Amino acid sequence: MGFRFIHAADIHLDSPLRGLSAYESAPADRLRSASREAFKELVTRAIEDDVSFLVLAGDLYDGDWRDYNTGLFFVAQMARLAKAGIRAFLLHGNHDAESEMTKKLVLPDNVTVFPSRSPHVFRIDDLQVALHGQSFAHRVVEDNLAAAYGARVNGHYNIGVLHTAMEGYVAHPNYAPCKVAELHAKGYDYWALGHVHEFQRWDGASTIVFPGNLQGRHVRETGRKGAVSVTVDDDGHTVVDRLFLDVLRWEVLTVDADGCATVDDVSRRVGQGLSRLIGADDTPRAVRVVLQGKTRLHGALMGNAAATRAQVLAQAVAVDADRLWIEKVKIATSPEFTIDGADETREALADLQSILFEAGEDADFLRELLGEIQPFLNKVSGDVRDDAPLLALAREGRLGDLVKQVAPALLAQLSAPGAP
Ligand SMILES: [Mn+2]
Repeated sequence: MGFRFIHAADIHLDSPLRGLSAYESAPADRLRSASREAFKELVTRAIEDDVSFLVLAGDLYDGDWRDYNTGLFFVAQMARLAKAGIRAFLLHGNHDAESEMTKKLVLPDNVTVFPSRSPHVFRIDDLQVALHGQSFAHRVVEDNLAAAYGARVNGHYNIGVLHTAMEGYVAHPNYAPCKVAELHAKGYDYWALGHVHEFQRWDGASTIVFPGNLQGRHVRETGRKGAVSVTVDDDGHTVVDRLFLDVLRWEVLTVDADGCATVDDVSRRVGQGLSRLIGADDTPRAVRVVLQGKTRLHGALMGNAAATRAQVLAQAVAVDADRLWIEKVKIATSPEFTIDGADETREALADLQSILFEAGEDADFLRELLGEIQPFLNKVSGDVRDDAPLLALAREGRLGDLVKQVAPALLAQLSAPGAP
């Protein structure tokens, strides 16, 4: 008989969202509760779609609970599923491995937890479904867990539940490694994976899916996040649909300053980009804005980072103050060189360019420079330093880098039309 289930992983309940705290109007409560709100959405979706069961493939918790509230929240959500007659199958990953969790609560009867001692198969007889899985006993599991999973149960729809780095995901610790071909060879119908935070799917003998994490937590987890809905028809055919359940989305907006005549033009371009992002759907966004491109405005943007940042914030506030927050403004432009003065101006600038280039490599000069600016640096407050990347370089003693950063801006300023 046909049925439907939802597969989610890497919920990291109560994991803090990082990167917006410096922004005074950042919605702190919304950020703190994002992982819970997304999980509530997941449960609501399971109930509304009347699925038969829910599979959670590891890292439900971010780590040991600070107090019992995280566990109480989970119990309450599972109780909502129980009322709707929906079962949940829970497997623990590296973040919520058995040895990591010192606090425990008795879970409602509709929740089945995969043991960590050895692989186990749970059957749902009325649906003829068999779920194979093994939880992590410890944070670091370097064995290939899938290798020991049992043979398929004939006459059943077989699901392998596994927390794994698969092969070659350098961004994630290489836990419970295995190969795609190996999973196909197992003869299961579907592999419900967890651990890798980006959606990934392989088809073949089995349907193998990483749903990605339920809710992005920082700017390296960008784009739509959620779970997958898996529909199995009477013949055992599998259809996978992505469900987008995140309550706050991280994005990187790259804005090219190329062709902009003024800093205001750059700001307007940022505003257009932000409007496009928020126009796609109504999920609130946390955005990193990266300004790039070759531009005469490089000096003006770079030399006045605080004003550039304020301009970007003003655009975000104007586009949608309730649904847009700026995580960071990164100025990654480079100078444009068109020296259109008289011959002697061009020559003088070329000389200056080579002097500046050599200065950046000249240890004696750099030592002298540090001596001259040290008294000034000592007087600058921490707030100002944090807002000015060039001052940060000076403070860290990276004067060679400082000269290399300042030189293009200085040359750009001097060579701009109307420069003295
Ligand atoms: Mn993990």
